[in-house]
Amino acid sequence: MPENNYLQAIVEAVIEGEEDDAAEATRSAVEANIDALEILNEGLMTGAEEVGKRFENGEYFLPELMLAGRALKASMEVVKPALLKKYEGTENKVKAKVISATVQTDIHDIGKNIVSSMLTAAGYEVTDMGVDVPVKSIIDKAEEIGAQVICLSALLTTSMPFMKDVIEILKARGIREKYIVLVGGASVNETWSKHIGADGTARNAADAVKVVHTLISA
Ligand code: B12
Repeated sequence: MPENNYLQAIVEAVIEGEEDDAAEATRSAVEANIDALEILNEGLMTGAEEVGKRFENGEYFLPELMLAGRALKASMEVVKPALLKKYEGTENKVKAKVISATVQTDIHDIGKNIVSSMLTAAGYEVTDMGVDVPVKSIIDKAEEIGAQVICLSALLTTSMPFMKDVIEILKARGIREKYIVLVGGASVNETWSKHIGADGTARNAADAVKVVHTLISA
């Protein structure tokens, strides 16, 4: 079967919110040796984007969004071992501590979880604080564990300003320079990252690992 058909089957299962089909289609793609990153970027994320569009257009409602979320999680579970395998044996010279969190008011965690897992696989010591995490808790935890990197995820445009709050509070407390702050999520881009004074962003989890590597080694 051509590679595109495998990916298309994942996209369709996510759009239809079919959890079992999504897992099955992902398994087939992994078994057909399709690159795990391609499965994530061209399969899962393409499906998620289409679901998002349909939701915006009023074609989909919350139940469809929830089903898509389940299908995405099921697919992610299948592709995750293959994604993490990419980092097997990579000996990281800098064993930095990383805080990862979805900022307050936001409960989207599928993307954040994969960023956390891939950073862990790449040798970082990640403390994942979960979802809907208050700005102050993120900073307190970073200080407590002596983190070098703070990864903030947000998918809602209404929750993105809390990323800015984290940076402003770090500045106000005179500790901004201690941290590399990365921001990410579907609506986050380079312009937003620069605008709020973050150190960087990435479109996907693999690039997130690359950005952390680059900034930490600089
Ligand atoms: C599934 C889903 C849900 C699920 C989430 C389940 C879960 N456990 O996460 C549920 C049903 C709970 C949900 C709820 C809602 N959702 Co929703 N949801 C989605 C959907 C379809 C997919 C998200 C997803 O998982 N994508 C797949 C993952 C793999 O991709 P990702 O998250 O982008 O992550 C990748 C990158 O962004 C990056 N990344 C992620 N985090 C980080 C962090 C760092 C530091 C870095 C560097 C990189 C990085 O790497 C990841 C992996 O490659 C999106 C549509 C979309 N375009 O994303 C809407 C979407 C995000 N949701 C939306 C909305 C409106 C809502 C609700 C408000 C709906 C409602 N009326 O209640 C609620 C809000 C709940 C809340 N308070 O947070 C809107 C947001 C619009 C906006 N601009 O603000 C979207 C964009 C849909 C749309 N187009 O309208 N949602």
